[in-house]
Amino acid sequence: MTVKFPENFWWGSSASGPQTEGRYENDGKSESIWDHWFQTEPEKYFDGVGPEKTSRVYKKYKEDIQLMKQIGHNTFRTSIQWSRLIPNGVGEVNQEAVRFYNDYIDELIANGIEPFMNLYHFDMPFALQEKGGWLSRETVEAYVVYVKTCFELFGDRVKHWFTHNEPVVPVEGGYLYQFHYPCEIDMKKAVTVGYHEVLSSAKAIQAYHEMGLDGEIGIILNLTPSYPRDEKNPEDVKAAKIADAFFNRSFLDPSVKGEFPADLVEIVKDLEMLPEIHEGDLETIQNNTVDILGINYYTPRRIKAKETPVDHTHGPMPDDYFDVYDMPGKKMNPYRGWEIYEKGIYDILTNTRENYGNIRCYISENGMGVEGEERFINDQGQIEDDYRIEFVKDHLSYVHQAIQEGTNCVGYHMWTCMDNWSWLNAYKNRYGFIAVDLAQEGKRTIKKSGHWYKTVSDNNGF
Ligand code: BGP
Repeated sequence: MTVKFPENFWWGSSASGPQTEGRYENDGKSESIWDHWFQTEPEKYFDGVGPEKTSRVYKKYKEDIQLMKQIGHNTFRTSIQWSRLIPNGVGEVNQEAVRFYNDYIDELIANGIEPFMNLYHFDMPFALQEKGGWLSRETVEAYVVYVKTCFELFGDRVKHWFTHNEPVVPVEGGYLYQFHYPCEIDMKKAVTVGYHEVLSSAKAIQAYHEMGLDGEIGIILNLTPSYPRDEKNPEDVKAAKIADAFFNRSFLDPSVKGEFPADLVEIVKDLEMLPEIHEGDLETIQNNTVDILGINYYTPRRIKAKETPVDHTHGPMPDDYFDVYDMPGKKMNPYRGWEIYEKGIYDILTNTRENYGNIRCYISENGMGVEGEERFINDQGQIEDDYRIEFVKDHLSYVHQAIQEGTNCVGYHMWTCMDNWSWLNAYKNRYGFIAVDLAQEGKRTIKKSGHWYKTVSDNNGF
C-alpha cells in the first residue's frame, strides 16, 4: 500500500437527475429544456436517443443502491429535477416527486451511503425558459422558492447540498457555443445568465443558512486549468489568464471569495455588457459564500496569444482574447476529444489551497467516457476497462499528493456510477463503473473498474 487517504474519505460517484431518472406515465414531471428540445430537434441527439430514455433510475434505484454498495460507495451525488418537483417552475409541488426523492434518499441512507444533492444540473423547467430562463430575474426568485422547498422536504436527511453543477456550462452551451438550449450566440445574454446563476447560488446559500439546518452547502464547478503555450511568453500568459477569468474565476471567485474577478469585470465593462445589478445584490454575493467546493475535472485548457483574426460575425466572444493551443503530443481521450492531463487535478487543488483560503473541497467529478465498450467484454460478460482504472488511479495519486501538501480535499467522486445519458451525446460515451445495457431494459453489470473501486474504498487507498 503506497497511497493512503485521510480517514472518512468520501468514496463514491456522481450523477444527475435528468441523466438517470427517465420519464414515466403519471410521474407528474413536466418538460425541462432537454425534453422540449428533443421534441423539436431530435436529430441533434446521438442516435436519436432522448432524455426520457435514461437509465430508468426512477424505477431501479433500489437495485442500483445495492450495486453502489457492492462497489464500495459511502457517498453518492445526484440532483433533484426542478421540473419533477415543481413542474411549472413555480407553484404546486408534485407529490409523486416528493415520494420518489424521499424513498431514494432513505434507501441510500439505509444502505450506508450518504446522499449529496445538487439543485440544478442544466435542467431548466421549460415553463420558466419560455419566460427567459436564467436571463430573467424572476427565475432567480423562483429558484429560491424551489431550493427552500427542497431544504424543507429533505434537509433533515440530506447534509451536503450544492446550488449548481458547472454553472458556466449553461452560459457557454446556451449563449456562446451552441450545445445547450436555446443555442444562441450572444455575449450580453451570456453575461446576464452567469450573473443570475451566481446571484441565485448566493441566495440559496443564504436561505439554507437561515434555516439553521445542520449540514453544509456549496457549489460544483468544472475547473479547467488554463495553461499558456509558453510560460515565458507574456502574451501567452496574458491570454491564458483571460481564459481563466472567463471560464474558471467567473464562478470560482464569487462562490469562494464573494466577488467577481476585477479583470473580467473590466472586460465586460469595456464591452458595455454589465448585467443589471440591483441594490443589495453584491452584498448578498459577498456575504453568502460556499461552505464547500465541489471540483469537476476532466481536461485542461491550453491557450496561446490571439493569432487568428477576430471573427465579428456574432459580436464579441471570449475567443476574441485568446486562441486555443493545440499542443503537440498531448494525451487524448479520442472519444470525447478531451486531453487527459492528470497533473491538472493537482494544480487545481494547489490553487484552492494557495489562493482560495484552502477551502474545504472534494473532487465531485472526474472520469473517462469511452465509446464502444462492448469490445472489452470478457467470457464472464464483464467489461474489462483497465484504461478507466488507470485513469482514476493516476488522478487519485495527484489528489493524494495535494492532500499530503495540505490541501483540504475530503473526497473523490467518479463520473459516473452507471452508464448514463449525456445530453446531446446521449449514450455515445460510457462513463460508468457499471454497464447499462439499453437493449435489455437497462440491465446492469459491474465493470472491472467497479470491482477495483471497491478495493480502493475498503483499503482507503491503493
Ligand atoms: C460534466 C457534467 C455531467 C457529465 C460529464 C461528462 O460536464 O456535469 O453532466 O455529462 O460532464 O461529459 P459529457 O456527458 O459531455 O461527455
